[in-house]
Amino acid sequence: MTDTSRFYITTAISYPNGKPHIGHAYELIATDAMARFQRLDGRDVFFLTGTDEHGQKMQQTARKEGISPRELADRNSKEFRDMAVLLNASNDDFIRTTEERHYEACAEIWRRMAANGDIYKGGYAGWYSVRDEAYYQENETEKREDGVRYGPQGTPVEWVEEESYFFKLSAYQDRLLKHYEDNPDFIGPAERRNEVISFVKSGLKDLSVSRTTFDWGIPVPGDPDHVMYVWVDALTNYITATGYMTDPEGPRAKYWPANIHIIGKDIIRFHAVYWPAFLMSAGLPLPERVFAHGFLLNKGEKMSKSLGNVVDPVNLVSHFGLDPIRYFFLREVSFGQDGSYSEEGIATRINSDLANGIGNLASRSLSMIVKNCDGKVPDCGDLSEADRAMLASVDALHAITREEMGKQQIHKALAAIIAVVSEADRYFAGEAPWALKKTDPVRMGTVLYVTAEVVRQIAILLQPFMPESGSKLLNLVAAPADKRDFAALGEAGRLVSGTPLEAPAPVFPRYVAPEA
Ligand code: ME8
Repeated sequence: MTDTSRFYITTAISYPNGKPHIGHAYELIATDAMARFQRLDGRDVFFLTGTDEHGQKMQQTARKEGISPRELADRNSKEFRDMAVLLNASNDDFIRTTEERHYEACAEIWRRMAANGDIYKGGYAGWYSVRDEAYYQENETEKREDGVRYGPQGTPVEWVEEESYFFKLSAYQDRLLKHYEDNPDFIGPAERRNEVISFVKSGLKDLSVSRTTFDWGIPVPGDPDHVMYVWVDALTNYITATGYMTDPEGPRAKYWPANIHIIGKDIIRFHAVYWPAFLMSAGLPLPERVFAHGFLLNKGEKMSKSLGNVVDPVNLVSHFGLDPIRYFFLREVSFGQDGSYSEEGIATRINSDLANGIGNLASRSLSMIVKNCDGKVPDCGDLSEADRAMLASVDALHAITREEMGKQQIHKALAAIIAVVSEADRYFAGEAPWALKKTDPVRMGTVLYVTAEVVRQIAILLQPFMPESGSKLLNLVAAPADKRDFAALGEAGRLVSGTPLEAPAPVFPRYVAPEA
């Protein structure tokens, strides 16, 4: 049963006020793995990422650097785009909120919210965090010993008083609560869902949705002294890229509403409260799900410029290699929880799961085939109980991984794949094909056939997580180009006896730490 329906998945769009860091890389890698998985599984995927270029934070950073906000955005947006290439992300588009198409979409959503009677002019007086680009209630902030007042994310807040348009968020409290109740999968994981529900239950105030004290933003239709609050602009990117509002007959309009927005836990409120309320107001369909991943911590500590432990993804990739890094983050961190990383942790994973695991299994079994079976995939003789059990385990992986990936449990999908690699190691050791060479070559061929078939399916399944290594492993078993997607999993795509194989080149070298 192949589901060929469309699947629209997004990352958050990052602030290009600096270069990308490992948290940005993590989100993109995870979202890419989900997009690739669905694509290989037959879905019609649209995968979007990009940069969020307006707002006070961008304007302030630009001023500090003595350049215009547009120059800052151009420079750093390019860094994010380059990072996507470096990480082998398969995004179908890269949106910048300074693009013309986005101005049109923002003006349109604003007009629709206003037409519904949800926008009115007033005055805002309250706390604002420029770092979070967020308004906070007094009771969400605290003044610390240093005399500075901080918001709930630990960033400083400042007092803001200005004329502003408001969005009638308070009118959506009950509708939002009903939506969460009727759609229990709307927010994941459960901790975030509970957090959002209690925030909404505690009472929603109307939201200030325009600013007048700076101008780096999208003008409010009909009142150009105001620029839209950056989050109205930012959230709308998801719909801009589909053309759903501005080009309803266009090729991408079918992708809205999104199947899933992948974001970090710090921005759940914007995505699970403000965004659905804006969409309800504008009469637009809501995304199916918002899933918040956790934060990456460097050896258990928060990354910060002052601690000097902000890791540049470019360095990490050049040190360990891309696929090992992708694998490490996806396997090590329970998706949805915070995760810690360290050089030692990365090295251990690479060596145990990749070099000693799948790498070793592939090279031992395939080099035996090349040496002992005329360099061709051997015949598969009568299957023993052990052979059948081994094939049944690998054949079951498609359903298991589909289920886990459907719940964004990326680490569990990978754990299931690696568990089958370990099972195949035990099978291979137990059947000892090297000892059968003289005594029972037909049986040796069958054991090697079964092992190579396990390698083939594991390789197909690893592609979403490690695209290049998955494809190298598929080259080793000479998988044809049209037999590399999930339709070729299980019995449908079994290895063909007699297919010539080359001596296997190593796919996962052991990591050896450079001498201090
Ligand atoms: O929030 N670990 O942009 P951003 C994991 N422009 N994820 C992290 C992280 C870390 N240490 N640090 C940040 C914004 N992130 C807005 C989004 S969407 C319409 C607008 C994640 O550059 C963060 O949670 O601050 C967010 O999902 C993404 O990186 C971009 O963060």
